[in-house]
Amino acid sequence: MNEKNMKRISKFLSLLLRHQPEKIGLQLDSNGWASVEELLQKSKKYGVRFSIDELEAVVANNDKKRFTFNIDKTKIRANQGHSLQTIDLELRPVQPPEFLYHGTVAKFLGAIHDKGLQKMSRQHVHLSTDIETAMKVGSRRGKPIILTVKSGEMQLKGYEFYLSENNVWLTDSVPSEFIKFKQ
Ligand code: HQG
Repeated sequence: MNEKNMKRISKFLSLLLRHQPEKIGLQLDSNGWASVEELLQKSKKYGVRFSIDELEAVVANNDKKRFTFNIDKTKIRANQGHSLQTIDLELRPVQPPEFLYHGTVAKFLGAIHDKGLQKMSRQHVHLSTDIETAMKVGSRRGKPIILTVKSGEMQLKGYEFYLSENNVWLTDSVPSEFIKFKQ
C-alpha cells in the first residue's frame, strides 16, 4: 500500500475513532473500542474501502502509533486525541519527568498566559518529553513556539499526568504559573 492510501485510511480512522463514529453509524464502547468487522463493513458501505490487511498495515506503520488492536484483533481503538468526552481510556496516573513540552503558535499566547493550557476540544492537554515533537505539533498551525511545562512541580502539587499507549503525555490543564514562556 502506498503512503497516500495509508494516510487516507489513518485520517478516516482518526475521524471515526476519536471524533465522529456516528458518521458511519459505528458503535464505540465506553473504553473507545470498535468492532473491526463492523468498522470494515460500515466503512465500505460509506464508500471508504479497505481490507483487514490494509488496516493492520496502518496500525503497525502509523507514524504516531495512533491506533491499537485488542489481543485477538477483533477490536480497535485510538490511543489518544479524542474529542468524544464520554470515552474512558482507563489511563492511570504516572510520574512525569521534571519538564514536558507543548508546541503552540503566537496567536494563542495571550490566552495561554491568562488561562493556562486548556484541553480545548480534546479530552486532555497534550505534552511531549522532547522539544522536537512539540515543534512538529506547533508547526501544524504556523511558526512553532515551545512552552516548557513544570510537570514535576505540578505533580508534587497534586496534578495528575497520564501516558498514552503511544507515549503522548496527557493532563487536564496546566495553570500559567507552571509554564515557562521563555526557554
Ligand atoms: C491551544 C496531534 C487558547 C494549544 C498532535 C493548541 C498532538 C489554547 C490548540 C495532538 C489554550 C489545541 C494535540 C488557551 C491551549 N487558549 N489556545 N487557554 N490552551 N491552546 O489540536 O496540542 O496528529 O487540540 O496550544 O500531534 O495542538 O491528531 O492540541 O494549539 O499530539 O495524532 O489550542 O494532535 O496529533 O489544539 O495537538 P489541539 P495540540 P494527531
